[in-house]
Amino acid sequence: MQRIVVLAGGIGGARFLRGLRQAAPDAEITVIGNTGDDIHLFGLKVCPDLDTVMYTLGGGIHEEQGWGRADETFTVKEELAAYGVGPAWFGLGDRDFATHIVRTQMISAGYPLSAVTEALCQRWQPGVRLLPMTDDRVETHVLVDDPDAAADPGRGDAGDGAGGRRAVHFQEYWVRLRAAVDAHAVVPIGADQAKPAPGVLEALAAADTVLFPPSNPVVSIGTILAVPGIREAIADADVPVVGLSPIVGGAPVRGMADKMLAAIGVETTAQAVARHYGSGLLDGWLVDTADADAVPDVEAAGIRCRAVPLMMSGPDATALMAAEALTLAEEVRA
Ligand code: FO1
Repeated sequence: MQRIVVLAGGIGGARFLRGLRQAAPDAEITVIGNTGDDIHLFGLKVCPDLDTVMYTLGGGIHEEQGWGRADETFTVKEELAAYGVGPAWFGLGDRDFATHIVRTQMISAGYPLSAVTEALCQRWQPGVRLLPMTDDRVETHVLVDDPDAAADPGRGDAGDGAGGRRAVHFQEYWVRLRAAVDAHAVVPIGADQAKPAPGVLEALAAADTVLFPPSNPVVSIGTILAVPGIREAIADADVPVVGLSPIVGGAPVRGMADKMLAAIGVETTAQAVARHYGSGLLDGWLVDTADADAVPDVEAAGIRCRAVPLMMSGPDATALMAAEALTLAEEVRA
């Protein structure tokens, strides 16, 4: 029984997992899910990256969106707006609300997020073990220029050269602002005090292979690695660690990873992301055939590299990518 551990976040991570399950049906797959995207709304705890994995693998996902439930309605959202209770910019559907109500109820009763996630997965049967990266509260914030300060010159800056900047919750940056403004920093608040959730370090210690799917290297994979102990456990694991580039042809396949990479000073190329993770973490790196010219550079960084099609155009294409990642892991292991 091959034990595979996958660090996952976002739509790309969830879709990759569907392909991995198809490529390695007999493997025991443990997912360490990003929780830095979590947001508290209407008194409820919403865990977008955990829910996206759970719904995608459990068959409940809104396929085109990649987030939220299929066959959704938004009556509760409309009623909240009628009361003037915001925010209106985050699309929570009626079916999705049930997940957040059950989760918040269990957390209020004292269950840790890992136990809650296990309970929710009883219904969805995702076919993987889904662990939050931590049971502690971590919320990613993004430092942006303060559009209001610009509109109100009287405010100026506090003389700290911050030039009227403010931190917004990742979801506000991602959904309300559509990442349209430059991010000057990305801060996973609480990460430095967080502990890996029960089972996370054990899963990494027992893994035969560790995979970094084409998730956002900063706010998904990067946030998971920011939890003390997780990066070390992967670096110390003497098993192959193989990643798949989320950047193809100098642009993110989906989402706005380029804005996040710019915030940390990493170029939006397949090879820059590999170097960003570093040979201390990565043993192998898959780039798309469009970036075949990047292979020598990645190999020069001490990371085995190969160019294969990386567009998750459908379940079979994604399964092929996953199979290529496992093949590269075996080459590295040899
Ligand atoms: N993304 C959007 O672009 N617009 C939304 O209104 C939105 C709502 C939403 C509700 C629940 C949920 O689990 C995810 C949701 N997302 C939405 C996606 C979410 O912002 C991203 O998938 C992750 O946080 C990034 O990986």
